Amino acid sequence: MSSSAPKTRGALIAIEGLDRAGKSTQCQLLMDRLAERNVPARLQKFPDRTTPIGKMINAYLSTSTTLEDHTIHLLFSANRWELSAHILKLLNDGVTIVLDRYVYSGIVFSAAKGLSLDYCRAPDVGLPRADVVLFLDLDAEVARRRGGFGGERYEVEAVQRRVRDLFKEVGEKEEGRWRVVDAGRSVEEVREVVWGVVERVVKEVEGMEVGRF
Ligand code: DGP
Ligand code: NA
Ligand code: NA
Repeated sequence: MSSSAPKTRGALIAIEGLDRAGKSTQCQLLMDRLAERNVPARLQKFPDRTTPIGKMINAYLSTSTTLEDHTIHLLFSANRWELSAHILKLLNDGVTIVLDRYVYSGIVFSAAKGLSLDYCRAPDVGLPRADVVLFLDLDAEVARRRGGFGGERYEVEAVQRRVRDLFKEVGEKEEGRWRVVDAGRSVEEVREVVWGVVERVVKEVEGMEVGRF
């Protein structure tokens, strides 16, 4: 019976990088390419500002609310947890998920304030693990020159500089799952590098269980 053929799961693809590195553009281009190739896929942006927790995060980022560092850290993690069962279900139903930021942003943006890396990782331990992380790497000064950062809380060159160093440190622990992509190249060049990685990973995860961070 062809209907009982083993179901293949979707891939969990995380796109990370500094503000202004082109993440959202590349996520959209990747979604377009997946659609062209008939790969069922969803885009999930973190923070997801639409949930009640996401609305608190949004108020914090837009600097209208002050929150103690650990408190906001845990809210960002809670925002990932509240969507985790939905993400797992989609993956197991064969849907590939493209994440515009994930646990890696969660770790480094808080660690940049001085919280320890171990502390910052802890609340995310157990979340669905990304099969691959594409780190769109861009010099903080180049990022700033790309039309400037916006007015949100972390969009300051000194913070972005620390964040970039921390991303590199965190990426080293991810070994083969972490791919550094030079985001200083053209949109089309970055798109092709990203697709080359994703096309392979989508095939590789067939038959593999979703890992845990
Ligand atoms: P974005 O909506 O992608 O522009 O992200 C909003 C800002 O929040 C951006 O400066 C990165 C930061 N950010 C994203 N995820 C987290 C997180 O989990 N923890 C912390 N502290 N900051 C985060
Ligand atoms: Na931003
Ligand atoms: Na973005």
